Amino acid sequence: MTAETTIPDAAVAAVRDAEWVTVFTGAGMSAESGISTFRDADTGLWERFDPADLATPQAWARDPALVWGWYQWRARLVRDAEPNAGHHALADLASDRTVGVVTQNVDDLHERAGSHVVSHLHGSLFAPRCSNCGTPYHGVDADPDRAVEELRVEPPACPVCLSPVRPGVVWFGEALPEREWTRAESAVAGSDLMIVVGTSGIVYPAAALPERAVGRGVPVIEVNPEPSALSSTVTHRIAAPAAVGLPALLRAVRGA
Ligand code: BJW
Ligand code: ZN
Repeated sequence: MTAETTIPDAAVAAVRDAEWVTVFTGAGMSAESGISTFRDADTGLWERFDPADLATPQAWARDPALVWGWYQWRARLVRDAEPNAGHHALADLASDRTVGVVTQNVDDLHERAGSHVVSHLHGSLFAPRCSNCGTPYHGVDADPDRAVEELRVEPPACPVCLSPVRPGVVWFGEALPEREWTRAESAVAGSDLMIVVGTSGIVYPAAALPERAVGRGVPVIEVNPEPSALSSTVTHRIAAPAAVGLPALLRAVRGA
């Protein structure tokens, strides 16, 4: 454990006692992999565009090439990134108990660290589909660098109905995929501990999941360097970044 990271004894005991852990993650989980968070973002295209303006059906209707190019660029960033020590600690935690990850993130860093991802609540950068008929699109990017250089990239046409292919993510005002939501609800209902990592906790219905766990009397541990909208609700707080706090928690649990 680093000198600055305080891991509450009660949080260590809660992990030791837990047989089934649901981990609920947000953008801060991937920050130390070099992927900017949604609302602290200040690099790259985020200097020029507010994500809250682009991640909307209205932005897609107004300028599909801008939105498609932005998501292509983000997919490229994720492909070039690696899971961080926090992702790896969560995968390690599953060596002696059941651990399921429910993530709001559209990256694949949990999977690449070896975790079992129960649910991608807000979709994936890697599952584009037709904006009209919903057919999954498996085409390969003609030139992934174009999104970086040109910003606007015309979305490909659906091979079935020729409508534009859209990013496979959930924008504001859109319903979460039913299967992902049901799986997340089941995980929360079945687990005896929740660990919440790197989310501001302001986007619903996802943010209701930790509230639901607390309501069931299940302990909830938050790992976030800053207070969030969930901090006053959770049972234990670890005020540290994910790549520091999660390995420190794991070491404390293992008595190392
Ligand atoms: C670190 C760190 C480090 C930094 N380590 N930590 C109830 C009340 C009020 C509003 C609503 C409500 N129900 C629904 C709404 C509306 C809306 C909503 O919640 N709005 C609020 C903002 C007010 N919700 C919706 O519209 C949802 N849909 C819906 O409800 O549909 C209803 C419906 C039903 C039936 C038919 C039709 C409709 C959909 C929400 C979709 C969210 N989509 C996005 C974009 C995804 C695609 C993309 O990535 O482009 O999802 S928005 C964005 O926010 C993204 C994220 O997944 C999500 C959450 O953000 P997150 O992950 O918490 O990131 P940040 O940046 O906010 O926070 C980062 C945190 O990390 C901070 O706390 C840092 O401190 C911390 N951090 N470094 C650990 N190293
Ligand atoms: Zn189609």
